Amino acid sequence: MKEMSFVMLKPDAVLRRLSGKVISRFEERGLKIAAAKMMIITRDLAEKHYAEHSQKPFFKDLVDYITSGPVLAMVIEGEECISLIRRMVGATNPKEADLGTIRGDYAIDTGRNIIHASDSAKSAEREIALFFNDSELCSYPLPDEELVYEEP
Ligand code: D4T
Repeated sequence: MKEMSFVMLKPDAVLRRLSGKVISRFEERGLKIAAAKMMIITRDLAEKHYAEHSQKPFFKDLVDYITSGPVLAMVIEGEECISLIRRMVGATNPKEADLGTIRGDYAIDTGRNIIHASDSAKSAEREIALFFNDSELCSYPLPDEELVYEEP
C-alpha cells in the first residue's frame, strides 16, 4: 500500500551539511520525495508538532532545539514507507540505534538525533497537514514505478 510519511531533518542535520547524505538514503531505497522545504519553524508550530510531549521534562529543550535553526521538512512517499522509514531512521536514542541506520551512523545524543519521521499513518496525516498545504505536495510518476512487481 502506498503511504506518505512526514520526515524532518532537524537543525543539527542541516548545519552539519548532512541533508544530501540523508536524502540519498531515501532515494537509493526507492522512495519518492513528494514535497520538501527549508524552514525556520516558529515555537507555535514546534509545540503543535510535539504536542504529545508537552508534559514531558524535555519538552522545552526539544522546542528550543527544533526552533534553533533551519529544518528541512519533507513528505516522502512509497510502499508501506512509514514503518520502513522508521526502521531506516533507527532508535530515538542514537546510542541504541543500530549501525547502518541514519541515527546510528550520524548521531550520539537523543537531544540532537538529527531526524524526525512519522510513527504511524495517523501521525503522518496530522504532521503533513501541519507543515504543508495540499498544493505543495507533488504527484508525479517515477520512471521505474511501473516495474514494481505486485504480489498476486
Ligand atoms: P521524533 O519524534 O523526533 O522523530 O523522535 P522519536 O519519534 O524517535 O521519539 P519521541 O517521539 O519519543 O521523542 C521526540 C523527540 O524528543 C526528544 N527526546 C525524547 C528527548 O530529548 N529526550 C527524551 O528523553 C526523549 C524520549 C527526541 C526526540
